[in-house]
Amino acid sequence: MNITTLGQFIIEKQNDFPYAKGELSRLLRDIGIAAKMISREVNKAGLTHILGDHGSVNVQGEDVKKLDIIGNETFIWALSRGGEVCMMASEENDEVIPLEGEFSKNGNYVICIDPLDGSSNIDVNVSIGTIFSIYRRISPAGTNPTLADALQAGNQLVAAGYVVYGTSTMLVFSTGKGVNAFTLDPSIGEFCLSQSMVQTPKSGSIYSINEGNAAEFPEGIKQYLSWAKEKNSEEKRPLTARYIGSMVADFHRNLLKGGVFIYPPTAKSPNGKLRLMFEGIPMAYICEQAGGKATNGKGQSILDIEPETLHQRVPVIMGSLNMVEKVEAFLG
Ligand code: P6P
Repeated sequence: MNITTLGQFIIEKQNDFPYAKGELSRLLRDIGIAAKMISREVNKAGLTHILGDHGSVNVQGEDVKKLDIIGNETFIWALSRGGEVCMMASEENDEVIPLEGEFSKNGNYVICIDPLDGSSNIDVNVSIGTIFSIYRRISPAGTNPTLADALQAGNQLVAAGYVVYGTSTMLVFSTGKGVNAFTLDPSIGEFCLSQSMVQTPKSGSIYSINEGNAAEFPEGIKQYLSWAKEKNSEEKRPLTARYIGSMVADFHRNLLKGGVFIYPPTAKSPNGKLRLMFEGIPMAYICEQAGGKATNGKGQSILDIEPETLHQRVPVIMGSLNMVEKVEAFLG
C-alpha cells in the first residue's frame, strides 16, 4: 500500500524544515486537524442550517457567514493548544490575536490566516478555501508579541499553504523546498500525499479575472485581455476564461493546469481587492515555490513587499511564468 499520510510526511521531512525542530511539525499537524474539522462542517453546510449570514460585518465590510466564524474559531483553537504560536492574525479580526496564557509568550511562530476565503460561495456549494502563512516571531521569546511580528514580508515566510474544500478536500503547502499536495481520505480521516513536488506549467491557456470590472482596469490589462481573445491558431488563442470568484479554487486549478490569476486595481479598489497578508503573500509563496511568478503588476514581487498595515490590499498577477510575463509586457 503506497500511502503517505500528512503525519508520516512531516516526520520524514522534518529534518528539511527550517529551524529543524518539532515545533513546525506540530504546527502543520494542527493545521491539518483544523482543516479536517472545517471540511466536516463545510461538507454538511446545507444540512445543519449553518448556511446564511451570521448577521455581523467584518473589517472588510463584508457580511460574515456562520462558517466564517466556525473556521476562524477552529483555527484559533487548534493553533493555540500546542504553545508553538505566540500570536495570530486573521482576515476576520481587525487586530492581531495575542494568544492567552504565559505559555504562548514563548511560542516561536506567528500565523496569518484567511479561515474561509471565498465565503460568498458557501451557500451555493462552490469550492472555498483556507489560506495560511507561518512566520518565525521577530520579538524576543518570553516577551509579548507585537504587530511587527505579523507584518513580515513574504520573503520571511517559514511555510505557507492553503486548503481547498472542493470535490475533495486538499491541503497544499510548502516549507520552502517545493510544494506538496495532500488529499483527505474521509474513510481513514487522514490527509494522504497525492501530488509530490508540484510544478506549475510555464505556460497555459487559462486566464482568471473578474471582467465585470473591465471598464476600470489599467490600460495594459485591457490590452492583455484583447490580445487573449484574439483568434490566432498558431499561438493557440483565444485563451480560455475561467473565474469562479473563490481565489483558492481559481488558483489551485491554474497551479495544476497552467494559467494566470489577475486581480488588478480598480476605481473601487485602487490597490486591488485581495489582502496582502492573508491572500497575496501565501499564494505568491506557493506559486513561486511551484516555479510560477507572482507580482503586483508594478514590477515588484509580492514576496518582497514590506507590509505596512495588517489588512492592506495588493493587486496580484500570479501563475504560469510565461503568462505572468506576458501580462507584465502589456503593462510596460
Ligand atoms: P470579486 C473572495 O471574497 C475573494 O477574496 C477571493 O477569494 C476571490 O478571488 C475574490 O475575492 C473575488 O472578488 O470582486 O471578483 O467578487
